Amino acid sequence: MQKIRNIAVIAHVDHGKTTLVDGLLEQSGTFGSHEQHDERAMDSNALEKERGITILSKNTAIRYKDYKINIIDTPGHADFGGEVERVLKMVDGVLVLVDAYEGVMPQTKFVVKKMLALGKKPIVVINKIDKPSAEPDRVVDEMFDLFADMGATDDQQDFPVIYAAARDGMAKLDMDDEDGDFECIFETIINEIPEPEGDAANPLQAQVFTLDYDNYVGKIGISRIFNGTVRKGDNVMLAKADGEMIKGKISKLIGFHGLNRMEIDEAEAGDIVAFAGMETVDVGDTVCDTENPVALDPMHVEEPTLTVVFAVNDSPLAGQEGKHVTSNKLRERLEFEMNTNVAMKLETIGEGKFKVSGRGELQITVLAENMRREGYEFSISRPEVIVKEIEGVKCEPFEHLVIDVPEDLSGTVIERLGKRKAEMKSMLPMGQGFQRIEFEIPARALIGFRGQFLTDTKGEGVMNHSFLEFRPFTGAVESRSYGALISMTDGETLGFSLFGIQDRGVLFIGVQTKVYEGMIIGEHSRSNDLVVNPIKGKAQSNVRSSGADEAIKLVPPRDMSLERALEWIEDDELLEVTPKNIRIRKKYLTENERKRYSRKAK
Ligand SMILES: Nc1nc2c(ncn2[C@@H]2O[C@H](COP(=O)(O)OP(=O)(O)OP(=O)(O)O)[C@@H](O)[C@H]2O)c(=O)[nH]1
Ligand SMILES: [Mg+2]
Repeated sequence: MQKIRNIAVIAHVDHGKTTLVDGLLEQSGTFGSHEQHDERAMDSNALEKERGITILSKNTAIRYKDYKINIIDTPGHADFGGEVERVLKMVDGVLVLVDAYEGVMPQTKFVVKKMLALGKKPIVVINKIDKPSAEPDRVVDEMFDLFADMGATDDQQDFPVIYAAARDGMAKLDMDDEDGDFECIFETIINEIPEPEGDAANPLQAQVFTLDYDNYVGKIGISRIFNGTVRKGDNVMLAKADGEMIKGKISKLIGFHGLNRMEIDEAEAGDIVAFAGMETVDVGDTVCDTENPVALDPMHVEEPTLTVVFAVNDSPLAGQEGKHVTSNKLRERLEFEMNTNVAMKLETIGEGKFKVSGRGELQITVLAENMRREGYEFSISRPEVIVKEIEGVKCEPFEHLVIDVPEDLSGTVIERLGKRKAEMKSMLPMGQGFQRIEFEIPARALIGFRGQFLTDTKGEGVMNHSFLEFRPFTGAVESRSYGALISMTDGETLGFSLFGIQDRGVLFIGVQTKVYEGMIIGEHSRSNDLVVNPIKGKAQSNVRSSGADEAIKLVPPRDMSLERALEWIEDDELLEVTPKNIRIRKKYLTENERKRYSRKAK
């Protein structure tokens, strides 16, 4: 039998997981010496590269001495926490990274809690010790306290520590040691992480944790083999989460090595492999022996906390920019997403209307962004938190929020958060004039807060949050304090009229932009909505002005990215998303309809 170790790399966002995996690939000699590869090679999809964050967990395998080490890189952003949960079951141990300056952050807590509860063996990596502000000793203490608070077993609490600068390929076991390479990481993995359990002679049981798609072979399930042996061409039984059993055949078996995949003939218990041949495969399914099919426990991931409604675009400009615009196309695409993404849920709520639930706004915007790139056109509504009844009490999701702000701004931020029903838990000096303040806050109150926070802290503040628990509903929270500037008519914007409107607030669009009645073109500087005419030209006059025309100076419009726009909109507003544009509109386009609606709402 092969000697195997299975590990996941987990941490808060940006603490250096993917960079560490680069180093593990490189220093194990898995990249050939002439092989070209990008920085953060595992962040392979376009959106990941653009944003510099990991969105989907991905696996790779390296050889070290006579061991095969399967490594799963996971995302650190709280919205993708579901990815981490499902991956943890597939491995026997983890590398928990933590930034040597930032220390324990909200998502560090989340992933450590999940990992400890599943009984995984941890190795703690204090990363970025090259930073001048690094305080590795403080951070080790923080990790020790965190493990104790989260109920680590004695064995887990006794975690090995590695100090590293992943970006420089440097690691050592003691801060006083000379700088070394990753050999100490490989050795610690081999010595500390238990070898996989299970027996190659038992009936087959493999659980799918990720799906992939290939134009030639179709759907591919990436899975961990917990028992048995699987060979190319084998007949198998696919056990679905709902108990259904479907007969199938492994048409292709695929192994991993570095960034490459290759066809293999056979794989055994303990390994991570991919297979093709079953079009009905979903995440969480068990591939079993036909004679003796026993499904593994379905995957449990934390419930979604947020919903938005995806709907067919019905704006006056609908159907002009997208390739896929119908209700059927939209539903198919969303259903496909649910099959691969166990942390999201879908519900049809009306003709061409779909409620999508997920972990947070980023998770939703990443889905929407992928869809518009694939040619879809649709509308999305304001995110709403999921309210549920627990033992007869109406409850809503709460988040653990950590902010780092310059000291002189902390008062402003605390006041702002107070209005949003946040409860302050602690305040610590962080050096360099910064303070770290921790809060517990209803998730509802965080919607739309980021933009405000960045304005209040002049872009210097850093905020991080992650799901805490459901708690009793807290009542109304402050929402957007400004109204909308709404176009009264259809047409193309003209500089002359925008010039007249720009004093009224902040514009979201520039000249020669298509608009329609009910479309929102900017933010009013007051709290009420204002209907304006952005397409009015200068009145013709027979008298030629003697001097040059007064130059029209337009303030550059505020760039409303998908995220920003989604945070900005209110209940009676929608985002219109097409491959070419993101527009903001009123749900009801005419003033009359809006009046009628608001009267009804009252
Ligand atoms: N100074 C310093 N920077 C590092 C080190 N390791 C990684 N970084 C930087 O930290 C940033 C984030 O690195 P990633 O590897 O993408 O972090 P990640 O944990 O994979 O991030 P997510 O997957 O989005 O959660 C990048 O700009 C890296 O260059 C290090 O050892 N020292
Ligand atoms: Mg990453």
